[in-house]
Amino acid sequence: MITETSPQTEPEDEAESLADWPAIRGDFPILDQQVHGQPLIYFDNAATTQKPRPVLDALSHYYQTDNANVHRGIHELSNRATAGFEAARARAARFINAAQPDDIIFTRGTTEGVNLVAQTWGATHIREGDGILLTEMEHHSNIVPWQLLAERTGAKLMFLPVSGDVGLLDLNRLDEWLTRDVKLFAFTHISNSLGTINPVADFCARARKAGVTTLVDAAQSAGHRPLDVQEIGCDFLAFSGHKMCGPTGIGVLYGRQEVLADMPPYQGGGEMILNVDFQRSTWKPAPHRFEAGTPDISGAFGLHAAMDYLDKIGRHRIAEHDQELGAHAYARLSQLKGGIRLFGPHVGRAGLVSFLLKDVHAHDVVTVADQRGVALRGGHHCNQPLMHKLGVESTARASFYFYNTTEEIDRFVEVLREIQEFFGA
Ligand code: C6P
Repeated sequence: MITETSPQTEPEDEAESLADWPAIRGDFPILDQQVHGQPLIYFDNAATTQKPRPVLDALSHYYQTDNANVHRGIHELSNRATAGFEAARARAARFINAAQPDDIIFTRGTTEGVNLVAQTWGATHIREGDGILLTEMEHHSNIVPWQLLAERTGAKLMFLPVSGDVGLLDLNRLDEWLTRDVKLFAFTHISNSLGTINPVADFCARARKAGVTTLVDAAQSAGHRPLDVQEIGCDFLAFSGHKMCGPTGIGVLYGRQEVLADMPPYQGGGEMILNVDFQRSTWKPAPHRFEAGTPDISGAFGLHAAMDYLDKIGRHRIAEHDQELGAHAYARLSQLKGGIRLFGPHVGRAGLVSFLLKDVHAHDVVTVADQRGVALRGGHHCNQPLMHKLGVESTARASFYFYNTTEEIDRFVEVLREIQEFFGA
């Protein structure tokens, strides 16, 4: 087991004293700018979040003082880089309450985490005729890797249905779907299109009872609410650093050690081997077996700073703030006259809203909003099957983070009114 050697101290529960949202917003230099002559309102946080100064400083500090390759050198800089990289792993374990740092595999992000499981766990556990249960609200990154696996093995994909625009999964029938043929249940924690928050601990408990392995896509939840993998009871959980104030290019795949132990390597190369011969090689144990080649070292330093930053604010406070913003946006948008279709649950939603203005294409909404300084996203949000189920090609989406305010939402609603007028909708 790897021990933590980081000089950084872990933030204690300072949440009460630090929930000064305007001051927190001041930590994000990028937000203080004008776009097309208007103050920037950044509502594309589900795609990627902005980075606070401590994360920018950690990246710059790493490159200015500690940069070297990890696990290889025996010189001072390499030792420092290795210590910091492994400290980030230990920090990630504590961030999601994994039993040990060795349960944490560094990846490029959620997508790579799911692909890793599909390729390695899938190769040894999925056979022809086996079922892989997903939901209709999955992101492409939690569909396509399973399609590739199904093509290779002859497994069949099944999808737990979503009930229309309100965007809830049909849980009454979940136990029926978890039959003996199903070997894996992979599902999102928070839907990036609908804002639905799924009861993942309940999903895992039901799956465990049926002897089914579970994977949680936590791309939209890891930076937004406390996560405890032992309480959730999942076998795998994947998330991306860039959606939680960290840098792009680094993410985490959590795997229960017992499950990781018998998984073959994902990619071959340096760092992941014990011994290499011309004909055969042997592997390190998890997690290093799954991390071939030079990893994203600076990313790990940045992610470490991001996790510290989020916990300094308090993830329970971030979750409350998200829900306030989500509820405020939903209520204000519901009042828009002239026709708006809103997607996702009426209550208990995450901090994002997908919508369509009557007779205005989502891309037109996003283009005009951009001219007013409001950054939205329009498209299928990598949820094409869900869009088809809802009978649309695309939606416009506003997704919030803790640095956003209700005043920004009010301005955004005003912009939508202007768009309605402009298009005569
Ligand atoms: N969703 C969005 O704008 P990566 O690209 O690997 O960091 O994350 C993929 C991913 C997986 N699952 C969910 C639920 C997601 O929302 C995403 C990324 C972005 O909604 C880009 S499409």
